[in-house]
Amino acid sequence: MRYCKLLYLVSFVIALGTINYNALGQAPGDKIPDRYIVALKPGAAPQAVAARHGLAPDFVYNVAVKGFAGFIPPGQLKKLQADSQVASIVPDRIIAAIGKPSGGGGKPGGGGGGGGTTSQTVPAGVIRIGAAPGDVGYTGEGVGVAVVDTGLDFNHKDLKPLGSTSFTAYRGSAQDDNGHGTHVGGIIAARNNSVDVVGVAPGATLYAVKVLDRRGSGSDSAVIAGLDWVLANAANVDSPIHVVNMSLGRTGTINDNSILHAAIQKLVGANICVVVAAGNDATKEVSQMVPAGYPEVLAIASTTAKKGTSNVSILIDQDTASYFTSDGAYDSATGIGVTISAPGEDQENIAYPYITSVGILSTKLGGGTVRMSGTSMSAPHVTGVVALMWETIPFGFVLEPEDARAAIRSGANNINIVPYNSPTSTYSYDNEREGVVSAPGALSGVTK
Ligand SMILES: [Ca+2]
Ligand SMILES: [Ca+2]
Repeated sequence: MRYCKLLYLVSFVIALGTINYNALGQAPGDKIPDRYIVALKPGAAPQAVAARHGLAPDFVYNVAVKGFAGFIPPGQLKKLQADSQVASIVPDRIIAAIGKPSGGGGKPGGGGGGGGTTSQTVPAGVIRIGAAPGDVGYTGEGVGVAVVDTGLDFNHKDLKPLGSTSFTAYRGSAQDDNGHGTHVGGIIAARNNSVDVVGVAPGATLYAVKVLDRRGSGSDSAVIAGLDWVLANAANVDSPIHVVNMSLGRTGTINDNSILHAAIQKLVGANICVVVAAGNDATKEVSQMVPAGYPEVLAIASTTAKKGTSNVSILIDQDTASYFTSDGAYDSATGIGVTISAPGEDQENIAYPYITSVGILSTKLGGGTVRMSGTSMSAPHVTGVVALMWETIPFGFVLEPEDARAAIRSGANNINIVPYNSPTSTYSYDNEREGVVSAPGALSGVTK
């Protein structure tokens, strides 16, 4: 491979593709005017505290954290802060999906895929991580996975049957109205049948937790509401929820929302593994992203599933860091950084100076399949692997998230060799070639 930096034009195109704006024109990480998240001290009743201050919260939290969130008029904030039952108040912020439609091979601008198929395709990412049907002796049967996203398509024949219950932070149902969540769900658990695609853990049960709207945009407060629902229901549903996939994020710091962080810590403390997209900005480190920068989560960066098929002068190999991926070496002292890389696109091709991405093939809202690229597509490959690992755990035992992380890292493919450097101008090597997730490798770390 020739190392040759591509023009900045490439990074400009990336940026346009990854920023989601809400109705107010705000970008992920921006504060939402006059909206706050309130954490209460132990023993306080969220509804009662809100009522005492004349507030009508959007969300009330009782399990992962205790508190509420919503509109707080400027004049009320000081009084609320002075309430002896209030522990902390943080501004609510925009958070968004981290995936985007991408062209199918040779079809610029096209979404690839389309209608239902009469035969099943095993996607390149599933093949790359060694999880094609027959590759491993597990399917994730009996393991529940919460897809904290734009919802799931309840009618998609390659996802059914979905979990028996669901959550939405919006009016109506948790039915996907964007397509992102449905695509993520298919990577995790599209069924092994005769149609469309097959996921990493086709026997796992998906639960729709809708915290992002039809534009793929949401808020920290909605994400906390989704996590609160997950913890309240995880042990009570027919396939207990052991894994959470969050292909969403925003720029931020580890300290800018202590309440979101506390909610995630509570889930992880209950041995629910939280897998998160690293971010789609190659100029950013994972430590600059929320929730990917939290030490308790497994942050997943993106690589190519297979070698490119067309280029002028540079061949982009399998297991190359995606041109869009955020990264950052895993620091075992702080727990911050990329746990592992996983396919977030099939391949990259170059028509100098542009890079085009052929996305991951997965389930499409409304039926059939579509291609999308992003660390949003990387995280669910690992989520599927964690579901496979959980299936091996005997009843009454648990897979602690740190043990899952250790098995995934030690069992990875091509440790110290990949990810290969991306040739884009925005990429800089983070000093760790952590390898690409391997389903058989990770399983050997828990079943030996
Ligand atoms: Ca299928
Ligand atoms: Ca790395």
